[in-house]
Amino acid sequence: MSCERTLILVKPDGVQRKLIGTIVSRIENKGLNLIAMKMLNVTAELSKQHYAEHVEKPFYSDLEEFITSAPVVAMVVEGPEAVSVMRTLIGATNGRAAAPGTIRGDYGSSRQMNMIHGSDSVESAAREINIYFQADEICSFNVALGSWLCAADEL
Ligand code: D4T
Repeated sequence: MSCERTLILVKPDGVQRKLIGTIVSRIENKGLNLIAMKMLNVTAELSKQHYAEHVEKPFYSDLEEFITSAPVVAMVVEGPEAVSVMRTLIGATNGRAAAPGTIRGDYGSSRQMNMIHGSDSVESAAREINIYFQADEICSFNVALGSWLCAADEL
């Protein structure tokens, strides 16, 4: 098992709906470690970088309009298998299909306005973290409670 990093965004709808604290709590309650965080406005250029794989798709222009419409909160989250653990916690893309208990399943009912982004692989996470954060903005630290969150042989 490996300690991974993943890029998480609270999207404009999550910010507008005052769900930042709720979403951060869900991540912290899971035992994952928040090691970087900032609020920013996504520009059209940044959106194209982030969603490079979707730029040619028919829904991209609506997606860009949405993601640039209000600030986002960007975070780097670290922990054992953080990429897949966060994807499970986030739930399916479409809030209407997302399982109850997941963030999208509990708080949303839209495919576009799905409140939160999480990287879909370790490779995507490295690329996306690099887009949103400078190396010196990441504050990895020793979690004092770490030995109560995960056994040593799970790390
Ligand atoms: P992100 O990347 O935002 O965490 O979402 P997912 O990983 O769950 O979903 P995705 O990459 O397939 O889609 C990116 C983003 O585009 C929106 N979207 C997606 C949309 O508005 N219309 C669509 O038809 C699809 C497929 C939702 C998430």
